[in-house]
Amino acid sequence: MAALDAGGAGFEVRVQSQAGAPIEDVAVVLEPVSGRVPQLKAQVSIEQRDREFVPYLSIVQKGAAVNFPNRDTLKHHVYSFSPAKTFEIKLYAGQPAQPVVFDKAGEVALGCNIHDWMEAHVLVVDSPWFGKTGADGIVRIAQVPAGRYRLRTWHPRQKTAAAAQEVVIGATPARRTELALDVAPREPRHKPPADSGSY
Ligand SMILES: [Cu+2]
Repeated sequence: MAALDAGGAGFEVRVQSQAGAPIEDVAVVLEPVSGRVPQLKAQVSIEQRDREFVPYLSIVQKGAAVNFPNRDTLKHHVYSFSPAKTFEIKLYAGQPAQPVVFDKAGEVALGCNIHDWMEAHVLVVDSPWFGKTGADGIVRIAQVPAGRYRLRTWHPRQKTAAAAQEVVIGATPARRTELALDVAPREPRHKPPADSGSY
């Protein structure tokens, strides 16, 4: 493992393909080597809007309670069969009565029983320091305490998992960390026009 001097109050990563194109929706996580992880309270929502999940990728700290508000006028039925969190919210409109608590680290794939094309992912991590890349492939993780961390990346469509690397966050700002990842393009799924069916 190569130790990088990352430094400062913030940590910035740019993720690109082998060909140099920026990759969006890469989860970037800093896990403290010390194992000391404060539990931060965050309001997390995964909406259903225009018969899609928004956002496509969420990263949450283990123990987070996630709301699934339905912003559409039709009903959705959200489910996951993933070992890290198996649940369903049966056919509903509006705001479900209870949030879903993600109490185990791991990867969770979400679907909707009614709308086959709906797809979203939740990465549950054992750290409050994380972010995801934007369209420019860049993510900034703010206010990371000085110390040693394992830098992990994950993308729902990665072909191979990238190895974790150790980074040292110090007092001085460091240059941006550049990473390469091999990610398959998102497969288009058929979404019928909104007025075409009984849903
Ligand atoms: Cu749906």
